[in-house]
Amino acid sequence: MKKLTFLSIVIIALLTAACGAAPESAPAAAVEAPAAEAPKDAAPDASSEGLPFPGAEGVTSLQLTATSGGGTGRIAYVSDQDGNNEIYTITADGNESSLVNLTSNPADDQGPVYSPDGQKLLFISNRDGAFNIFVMNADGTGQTNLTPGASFDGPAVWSPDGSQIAFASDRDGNSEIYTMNADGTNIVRITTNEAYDGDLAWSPKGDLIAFASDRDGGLNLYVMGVDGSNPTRLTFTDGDNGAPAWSPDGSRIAYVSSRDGYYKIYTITPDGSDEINVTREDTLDLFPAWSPDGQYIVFNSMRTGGMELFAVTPDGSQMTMITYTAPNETDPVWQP
Ligand SMILES: [Ca+2]
Ligand SMILES: [Ca+2]
Ligand SMILES: [Ca+2]
Repeated sequence: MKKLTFLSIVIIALLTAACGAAPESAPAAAVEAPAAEAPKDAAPDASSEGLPFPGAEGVTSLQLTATSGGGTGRIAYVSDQDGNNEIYTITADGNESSLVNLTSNPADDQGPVYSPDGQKLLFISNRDGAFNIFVMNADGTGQTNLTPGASFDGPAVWSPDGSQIAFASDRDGNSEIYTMNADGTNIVRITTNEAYDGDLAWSPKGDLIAFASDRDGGLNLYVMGVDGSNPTRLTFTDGDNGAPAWSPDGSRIAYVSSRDGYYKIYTITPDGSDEINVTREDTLDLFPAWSPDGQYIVFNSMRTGGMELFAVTPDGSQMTMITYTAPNETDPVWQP
């Protein structure tokens, strides 16, 4: 039986949310958000100040502008707001007037990852049958299937110079990690293991790939060389540990752990030391990603009932909600 992946966890969460977890009324708001007729399908104006603050104990409100985080300030993510998953972008302040749908098709489009120069996005889609890895320009043009075929390919990430892509695939019978050129040529398998290997992230220095594997039992975080050499285990806990994301300076890896029964965001150094628990509420927090300036971690969470995007400072002291809608927003990445 296949190990539960973070992708499947999110799908399960989305199904749960779709079965009626959309907020019946606005979550308890400390501020006078325009929540009088909040929302099944009419979401409050996310451009105004005063999205309902998640209200975690000891956490204060974070203010983000349209250009926060460095880079362009835009965040790409997945939403099912048109009835199936699409890749959208929005400014970091969550202003809905900035929303752009990059995919617009009946298939399931997921897993956006910006190229290091911010000009392109990798994503996965089942528009051609099985899930394959696609690339597109940051404006949604030029969508190209890099891994046509019947195997389940994805997720995928770029090398820091943009010349290569690392990805997970079940093409050899179980989930393994591969590298290939950015045009899809020269596929090289770098794990060989009966276990699940996936949830990968390429280090900013280019020398390491972080990934999750259940090769030692539970799902834990590892790093290895980009040729698969020297796999080193970083986490030793109960529950699942996965969805790694390197900080821009390469000093820390953000990831998700369910060691205490709830999926929360943590960070750790690449040598497995100095672990920090960033989000501490008993809820479902998934898919951390860093802002280009390293000042924030964006993630998706069900802490207000539906699935929304949030940003938090890496020490967990300040947090803000970026979306507040009835549909499900997941898997955010900040544009360089
Ligand atoms: Ca779609
Ligand atoms: Ca494997
Ligand atoms: Ca939502």
